Amino acid sequence: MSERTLAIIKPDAVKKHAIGDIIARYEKTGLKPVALRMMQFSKSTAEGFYAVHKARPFFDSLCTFMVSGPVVVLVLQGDNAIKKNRELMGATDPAKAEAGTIRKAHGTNIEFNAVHGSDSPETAKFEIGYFFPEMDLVK
Ligand code: IDP
Ligand code: MG
Repeated sequence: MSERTLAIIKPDAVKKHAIGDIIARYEKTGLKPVALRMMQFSKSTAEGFYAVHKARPFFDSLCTFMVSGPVVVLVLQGDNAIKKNRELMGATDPAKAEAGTIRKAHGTNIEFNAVHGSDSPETAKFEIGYFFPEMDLVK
């Protein structure tokens, strides 16, 4: 079933000049970009996006990281896009990520881990709407 997921190329990966490599991996995996935006998060943008993690000990540090430089936000579409992207990303901790995954290639540690990907249809809907109005998605 074709579905959409939200991906973010995080500040660490943008600083490493990995935007092109990461987008190439999406395309090769059948995850087609249907919206794309480069931006710099404000503190409130980061806090609102990660509100689900508000009670976690790493919340403040995570938000500080996410505002530390520009990011690329994309909507990816394809069969089983949510699960496919999570597999392509690899484990949250790059040290535990499988060979061939984005986090294995570009992540530094459990916080600076190169990419975000929605983890369920509900979060994908919220996260896509957080950055893109429906009319900005390519049909
Ligand atoms: P995910 O990105 O693999 O879905 P989540 O548990 O949703 O992982 O965490 C969101 C983000 O918070 C991670 O991608 C990572 O940047 C950061 N993070 C997660 N766990 C930790 C931690 O234990 N210490 C520091 N940062 C963390
Ligand atoms: Mg998550």
